[in-house]
Amino acid sequence: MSEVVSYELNENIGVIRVNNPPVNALAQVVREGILNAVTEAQNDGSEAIVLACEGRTFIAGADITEFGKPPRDPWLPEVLSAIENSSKPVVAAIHGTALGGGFEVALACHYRCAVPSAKVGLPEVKLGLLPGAGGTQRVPRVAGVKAALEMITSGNPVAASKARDMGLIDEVLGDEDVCAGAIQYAKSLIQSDAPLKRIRDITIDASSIEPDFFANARKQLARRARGQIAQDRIVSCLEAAVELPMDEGLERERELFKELVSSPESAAMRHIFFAERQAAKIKDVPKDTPLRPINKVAILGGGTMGGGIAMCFANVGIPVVMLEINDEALERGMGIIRKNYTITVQKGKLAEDKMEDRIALISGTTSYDDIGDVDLVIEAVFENLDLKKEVFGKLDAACKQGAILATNTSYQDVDAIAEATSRPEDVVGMHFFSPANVMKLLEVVRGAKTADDVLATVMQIGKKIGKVCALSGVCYGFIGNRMLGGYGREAQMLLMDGCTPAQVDGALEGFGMAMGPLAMGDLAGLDVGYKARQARTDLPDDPKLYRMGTLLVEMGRHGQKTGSGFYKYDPETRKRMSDPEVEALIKEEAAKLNIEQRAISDEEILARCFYPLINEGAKILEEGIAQRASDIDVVYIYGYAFPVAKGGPMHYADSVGLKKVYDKICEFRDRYGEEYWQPAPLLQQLAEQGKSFAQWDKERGAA
Ligand code: 3H9
Repeated sequence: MSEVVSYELNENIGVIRVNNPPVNALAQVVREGILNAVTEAQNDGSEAIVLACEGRTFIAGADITEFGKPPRDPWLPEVLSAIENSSKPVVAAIHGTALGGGFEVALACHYRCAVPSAKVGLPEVKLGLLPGAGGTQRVPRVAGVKAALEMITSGNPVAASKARDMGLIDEVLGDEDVCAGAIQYAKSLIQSDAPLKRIRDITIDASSIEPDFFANARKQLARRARGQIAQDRIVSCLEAAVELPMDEGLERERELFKELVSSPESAAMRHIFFAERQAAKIKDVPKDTPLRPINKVAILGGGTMGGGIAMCFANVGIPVVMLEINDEALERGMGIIRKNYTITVQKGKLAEDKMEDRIALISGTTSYDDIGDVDLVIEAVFENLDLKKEVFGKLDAACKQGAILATNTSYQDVDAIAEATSRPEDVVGMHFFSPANVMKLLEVVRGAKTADDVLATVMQIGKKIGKVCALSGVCYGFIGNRMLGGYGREAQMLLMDGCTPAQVDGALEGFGMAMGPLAMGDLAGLDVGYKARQARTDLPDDPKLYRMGTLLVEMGRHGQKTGSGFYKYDPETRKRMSDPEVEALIKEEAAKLNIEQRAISDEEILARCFYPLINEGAKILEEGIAQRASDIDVVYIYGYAFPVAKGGPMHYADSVGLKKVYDKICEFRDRYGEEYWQPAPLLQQLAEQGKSFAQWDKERGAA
């Protein structure tokens, strides 16, 4: 027996236990251990076999760190065959999350039982993969093809009771120890002479599938998961499950799994899986730093941002008090929250009584006296440094000792805000993204004096409210918004050089961005950027810079809210349409500035827009504003809808090759000027050494 898998006889039940913390992933030793145990159990006095796990969960899947390395025997399907062909019934005892290869192990067992809190799922698609050990062939056989399609293409887990209703598990146990419950269940199976149920023996009734079912599924999925091939391959596997005998279906699944596991998409998505978990770790803050308890939160400002943040806490049962300047503003804020929740209820994503419970957790006040007892306060008032300093002075006076004072500022100097208090060690940035109740990113901004336990607590509470956290140092715009500058600038410069708005956005959307930067400008309001530019003194005095954005605002075209901007919008459907008037204006302006317009390739559009991001990212790394290149990727995936299948801007740069990126930036510098294109010294250094950002991260070690 291997060290991580034990086998013992408990009366007439053979019990296999997996113990491979933290999540019992199916590393080679686990696969080998299970295979040996099942083999041993064939020849002893057992009448049934229970497969259970130690620790917090049943097997949570294949060991993702093994992908991309040479495979080592036994491969998982071999282990599954041994289980399925066992002469004695094998019962999976599920607690925690049986995911991916872990759930596939359970599906190869003859029976599955689970504690009520357990969940089962096939999340491979979230890693750009498909279930590669029979999941695509067994789930449609027990739960039907439609349910299988939904489960495997969404990757979302299913709770135990629903899984039983779907036929995915046989028995929901009581709240007892899962292994003890499973042993009892196995004994009852022996007593009732239960047959050796093998999912592979079930035949799918092909006539129950509409003729265009798979074609429609492909179309829908192509829209939902742009640029990802896994969804399409999953549909192919389900087609095989309907059309082919089990073994041929398994073979097809294996073939397509192999294709995906070596695809750049899956490499990028696996990178993000680990990057996301790394980002929450702060290199110089010890893991065992004691946390401050957070039992009550105050939010300052009941606008869209403040309301969204309040919802995040109420959603996890933490009471929130919202502070506004007067009753009217408070009422408006509460109204927005109710409206947002009502939409969620209407979409069927929240029960009405749950909505009322959550709203009941949010109270309002107009007095600082009412926030003296909170453990965390998040300021979300207007973006003005003087106002924020004034607010923090008041917080300092009103809040109890030990309370964490956080600002949700997007641009302001967190250190200057901290200095407005007598306790800068308690001050931190918590930069949410709009809409705060939806967007997953939380940039945690560390001030010069922020205490370690404040950072550790904020990272932990961020995870609790469902956010992916990344640490940023203090600088203008922090990681995400600071990098964005060149991206938006070049999108507009490209117009002067000969592109139409549709061409710029089309190239970036083709790459996988949810929305191109010009359409995004129209959505956010072109006047927002216009006003922000007016307040800046550091921009080069260059008539082509943001020329179209400025002209359009001055023409009253502020974007979607005025019905037109870079595009015009259908008043009913809000559908965006190219506007010949804008296209003519661009030509006219370029002529005025003596810019010779030319045909521009999609490749150039991508380079012009993304390379400034990457270049600024390199500067951010060098300055220590971000801890790791992979943290920057996390910020862009979760805060700016960068396509996960590309792994974030820094991973994307690595996949292009840093030398190529650097050379192109030098070419743009020579063509467009140093004020816009100044290669980051770190980028130059890595390019010259033939290294990647991933290597740079690795050399600096994990947290
Ligand atoms: C698959 O199964 C393919 C098969 O179909 C076919 C094969 C032929 N491997 O998330 P946490 C680490 S594909 C290696 O913070 P939680 C994780 O990096 C796989 N490591 O905990 C972290 O490490 P660290 C399909 C893994 O309680 C630590 O465990 N399965 C794996 O918030 C704790 O993780 C999945 O995609 C793994 N599979 O959530 C499931 N999983 O401490 C992926 C986790 O050093 N896993 N780690 O940062 C999850 O969704 C969550 O980890 C889980 C626990 C819900 C299980």
